[in-house]
Amino acid sequence: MVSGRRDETVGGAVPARVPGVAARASANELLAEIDRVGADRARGGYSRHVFTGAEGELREWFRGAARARGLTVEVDRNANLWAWFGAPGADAVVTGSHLDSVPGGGAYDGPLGVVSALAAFDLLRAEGFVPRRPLAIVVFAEEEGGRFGVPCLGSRLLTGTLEPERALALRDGDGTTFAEAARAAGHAPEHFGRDSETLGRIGTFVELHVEQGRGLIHLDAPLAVGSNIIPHGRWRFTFTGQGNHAGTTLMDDRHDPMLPAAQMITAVRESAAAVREARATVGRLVPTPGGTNVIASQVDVWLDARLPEPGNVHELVAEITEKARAAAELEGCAVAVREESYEGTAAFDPELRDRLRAMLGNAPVLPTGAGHDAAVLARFVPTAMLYVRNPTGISHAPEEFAEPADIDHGTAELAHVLRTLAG
Ligand code: HGY
Ligand code: MN
Ligand code: MN
Repeated sequence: MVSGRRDETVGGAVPARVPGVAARASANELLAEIDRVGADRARGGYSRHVFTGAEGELREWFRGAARARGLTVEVDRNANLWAWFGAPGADAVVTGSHLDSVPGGGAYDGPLGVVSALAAFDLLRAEGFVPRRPLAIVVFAEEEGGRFGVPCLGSRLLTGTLEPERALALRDGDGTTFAEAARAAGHAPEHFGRDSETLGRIGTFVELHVEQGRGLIHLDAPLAVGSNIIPHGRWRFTFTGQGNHAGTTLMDDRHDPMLPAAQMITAVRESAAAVREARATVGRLVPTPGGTNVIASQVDVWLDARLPEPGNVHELVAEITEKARAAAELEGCAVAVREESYEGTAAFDPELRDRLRAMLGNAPVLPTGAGHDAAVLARFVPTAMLYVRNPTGISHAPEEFAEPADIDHGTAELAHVLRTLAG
């Protein structure tokens, strides 16, 4: 066993399966089991950040649900959870998603892929399916970057696409490092990093996810196969000036970093609107110290920018950076820019995509602007995605939705895909 991996088949807080009795539930029933966990009364929706109480509760729930189904539960070196249908092994067909959320997010982004995986396993078990290839569910840790800023930490660490030293030093809003939070949640951060043994077991990865746009509404179809994920990244602009008293500092005497920060936000809209298909967002702005009667000494502005090729997202960010610098200079402030994460185009395996499409009765094929652990995995193993229609077209907000009938359909189709790939 690789140091750091924990086999949790026996013992632990969750009771082991009663021999011969396996739980069975639909994906909708499983979603209902967790619909109170991490409900955010202040923001609406759900806030389920990595290594917090709500996320820990969801991890416990997953362990319990997996054990109740007789699955073998493991935690890999990077805090990702695994549940194996039979014996763990190489060339596995792996499905799954994540359980963490953005602040005030929807109920489906992530959990839908996890509950439909469990329910698909139930369908397969009920029909007496015996896989020829190992079959597993994975729950990746910290997909959204909602707490530490950088997304897909579990899959990036596992694949070695992010240096563990960088991940461990990331800080949340309270100054807690990722390493400290991981340790407090019972993990061993000194073991975090590329895990060739775990990665080497994945033969094929299929992630089912709620659609985060309107593609399937327009096509009037319940399910799509993913084609690719467009390049996307996050940049942190740190504007610094002179903190001071709001009542005694005359307007001409100020070096207020909030001014260039505000100008940057309008520059983001202006620059992105001029580039076809570009999307650029400031969804998070953090003034230090953040008091009504205090001129800030620092403002951190997080930019999320995405642009399909042949567009160049780095060129777009360079243009925004120029405008931010000019605005900072005018106010006698400084600005430092740091790329926090970047993921180039993730093209899903064309052969696997076409196989899935054929299995699913010529399901439509859709690109997406949303990032996923599947984008990270796609560089290493044949990877595919399935999208379930979202009738609101809204995501990362409480209005995100999927019809129960579409969820059941997606689950049955996921079971069909797993049966075909692993059978
Ligand atoms: O931000 C994203 O694209 C994803 O939903 N994590
Ligand atoms: Mn998301
Ligand atoms: Mn997601």
